[in-house]
Amino acid sequence: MNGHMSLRVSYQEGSVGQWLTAADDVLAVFEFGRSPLESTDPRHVPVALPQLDSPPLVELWRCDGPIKSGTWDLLRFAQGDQLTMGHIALDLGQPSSMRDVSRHAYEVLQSYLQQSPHPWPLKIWNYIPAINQGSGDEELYRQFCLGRADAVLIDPGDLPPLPAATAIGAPASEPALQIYFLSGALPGLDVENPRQVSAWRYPRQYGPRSPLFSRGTILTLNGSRQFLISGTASVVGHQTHHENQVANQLRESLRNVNSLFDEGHRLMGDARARLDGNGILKVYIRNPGDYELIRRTLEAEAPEDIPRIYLQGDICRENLLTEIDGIVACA
Ligand code: 3EB
Repeated sequence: MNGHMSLRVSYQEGSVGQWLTAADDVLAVFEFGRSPLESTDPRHVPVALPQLDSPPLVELWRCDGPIKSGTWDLLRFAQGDQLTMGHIALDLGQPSSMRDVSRHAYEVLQSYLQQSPHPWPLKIWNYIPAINQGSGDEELYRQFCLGRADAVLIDPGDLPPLPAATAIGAPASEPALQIYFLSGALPGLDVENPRQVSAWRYPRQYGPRSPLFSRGTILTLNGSRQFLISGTASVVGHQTHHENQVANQLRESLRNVNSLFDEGHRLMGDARARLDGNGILKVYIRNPGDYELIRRTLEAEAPEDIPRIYLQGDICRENLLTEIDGIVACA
């Protein structure tokens, strides 16, 4: 049970509609395998990535309420006492417009946050259709990064505090770029991973503008801490390790997560994040055929009591086959 925590995340069976009416502390209900353009309520966040395991689950976010929800420009949000969830889905039209659509989405997101009582983004998830389409700097992920940097780097010499993030490919048939976030009244503590070059310092070979995110953030509310883990892949230094070896890529990703937890513990000097029943893990898999191997590998490596879900999603580098993220408690 995680009743003392400020954000309570779980995977549940049952329909979206049932969860939206189940209680007054529901901040968000995420549904998988459905276009983000089909949101039926500001708290309902359909995500295009198909779920690979069964039964079908929804991801439920609850927090201390009451919850107010509404729309702001093209963004939909739900706001609790101390946390806000917001989401935006913008039709991409021509693939060549990725940079402009990404910039526009981030501009709306930032202008929303500026007037919000919860102006500090803690984590942002980005789901990008056909993420690896296009070669070299034309690749859609790199174009997405350009648009994000256009909006976020108002003063190019000055790096703002960066939230944790995930950027994953959605099916090529999905018409919209989707971005959703969790924000709070106070900034989180940014944590970088000593095993990895910080993403904003990636060398030029990965694209004209570096990805802008921290490897993780620690959220402290009501005396308890939670760790928001960025999308974590088999990247050591700045290089992909274990090309074409999906199980080893997953093991390397878990080493990265553990190293990140060590660093968070060093910075906070108290509680350490842990993969246990108070958290959740999300596993992104490029090739659905790798699901069984990934599932068995994760069962061998991570405590069985941490709830998890497996989603089909492409990773932002062609040679990455899997990635994980999650939200866990510190104890
Ligand atoms: C990596 O380590 C993997 O562009 O927001 C992970 C998390 C990755 C977030 C982003 C990209 C992003 O570089 C890719």
